Amino acid sequence: MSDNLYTLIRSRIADPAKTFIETGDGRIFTYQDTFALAQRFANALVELGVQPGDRVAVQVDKSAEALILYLGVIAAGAIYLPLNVGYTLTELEYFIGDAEPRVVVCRPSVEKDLAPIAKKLGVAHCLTLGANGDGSLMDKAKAAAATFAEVPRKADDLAAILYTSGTTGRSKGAMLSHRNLASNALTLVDYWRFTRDDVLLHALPIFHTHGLFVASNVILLAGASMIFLSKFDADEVIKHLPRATSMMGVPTFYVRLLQHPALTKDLVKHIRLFVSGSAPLLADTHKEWEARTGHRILERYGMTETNMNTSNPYDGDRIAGTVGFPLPGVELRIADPESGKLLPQGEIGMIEVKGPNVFQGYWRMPEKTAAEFRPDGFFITGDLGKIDERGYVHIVGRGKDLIISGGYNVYPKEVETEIDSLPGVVESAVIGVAHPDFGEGVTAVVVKEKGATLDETAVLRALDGRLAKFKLPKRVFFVDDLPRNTMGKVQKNLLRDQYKDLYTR
Ligand code: MLC
Ligand code: AMP
Repeated sequence: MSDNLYTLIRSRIADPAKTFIETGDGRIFTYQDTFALAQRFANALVELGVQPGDRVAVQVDKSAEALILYLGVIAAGAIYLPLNVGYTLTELEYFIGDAEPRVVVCRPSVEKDLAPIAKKLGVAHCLTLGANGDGSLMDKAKAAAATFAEVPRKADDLAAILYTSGTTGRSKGAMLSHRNLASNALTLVDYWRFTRDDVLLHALPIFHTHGLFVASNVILLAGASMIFLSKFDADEVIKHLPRATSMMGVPTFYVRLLQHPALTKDLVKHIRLFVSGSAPLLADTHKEWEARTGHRILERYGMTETNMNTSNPYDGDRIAGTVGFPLPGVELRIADPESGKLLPQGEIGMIEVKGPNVFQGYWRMPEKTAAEFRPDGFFITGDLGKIDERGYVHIVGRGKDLIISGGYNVYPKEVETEIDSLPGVVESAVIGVAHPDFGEGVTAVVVKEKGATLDETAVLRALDGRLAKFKLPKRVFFVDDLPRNTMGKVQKNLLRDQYKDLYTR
């Protein structure tokens, strides 16, 4: 018996003529179309020499074809490696060098610059996939057969590697197995009551856990449909909401939709479920949403390494400011961050999780992997939380020095390293400051050399092209010294306090 996720997905589709994807501009992909194209992609990849276990790195615009390529890669037994379209060539060079993919798939506009880099790094083929389903990979797929016998995989074989930034500034590839993805998506189908009658409004990017695994795998395993928008745009979402039964989003989606005058109870009367995650949803947003639409947003908590860990209940109280209960099959505990000793119920400590959802480790980083697991197999999430007397998990902070901006993670170290390398800079500290749209806004505090003429615009201009846009500071400030404690460590809490009203006043 093969544990290939693709095989599982196929086995659950009773009606191949049913719509899987309807794009924003009305193109329909039935399940039959989807499987035929996925299999064409699989054949094309095999012709390119892709073997089971090979990585296929993909940095392309969101499209139905791009999502179907993911299915083709796993059908071929290869490992899907999606990359944020915001990543610059410098960032891509690191990922490609680290993952050593056999094939890189990029946007046609990027090929000219990326192909030589990929070649230098030993990648066998660099092909393209355009936003409209064009490109050289698509040409190959069209010429390939639509039938393909999917490659058998064991449950622990890898289906995907997703890079997540690290505290040291060096991104780590989280290795996710077929079991990791299948078990979590099946759990969510049941927990959130997805059936083939559902229509999910999908406006998330598909290179991260939320849009790729939570949203898309759940719909695939339920045999349901999606309205697939190329990106989040409040007007477009408003236009399509009346035909949807559910939507998943990061908090910024809900914040922006609340600013739209057309958001009313009537507009969303066919919706049965709104889900939020990837960053904290403010209790105020939760309440305002209920007042405007009559729906209580269901907040859940997950991460790249673990898929989804907890969820507010489908029936029962969805409590604002909490992330609900551990999902079935997921063990969750609160431990002392230093000693790892379990803490009594109600105390704040490190959230640790264990279960079939938890990843296989970081790609080629056995020491990093070992350091983030307890000896009994619990993964140390880096999130600080507590469990209340009713069993609801609350996230109260982060042990890790992480900023989450509009649902994207930014590790300060990576931005600080870039700023520190600029001529005229002595040092810098990058912090997250409350932001009305993005939740947290990346903010840099810089000490410059005496006489240096550097200003905010010059810093931002220098970083542009080196870091993805979402990582760029929204503001840069200059100070004489950074506050330090007696150990010499920068006191970011003091800086966060000093700038706390920056974006909200
Ligand atoms: C875009 N920009 C951002 C940004 N997104 N800046 C900071 N944070 C972000 N998230 C930049 C743009 O490059 C642009 O820069 C400027 O900000 C304004 O852009 P915009 O047009 O307002 O942005 P938009 O394209 O609308 O994107 C905002 C967004 C998007 C919130 C819709 O970022 C998004 O879809 N986020 C979802 C992220 C996500 O899926 N996370 C899940 C991770 S998985 P300029 O200079 O050009 O003006 C995970 C696990 C789990 O966390 O639990 O789910
Ligand atoms: P990522 O590494 O991109 O997968 O981001 C995972 C991180 O997002 C988690 O470790 C949390 O810090 C954060 N996160 C995800 N969901 C929530 C949530 N509902 N509330 C607060 N933080 C969340």
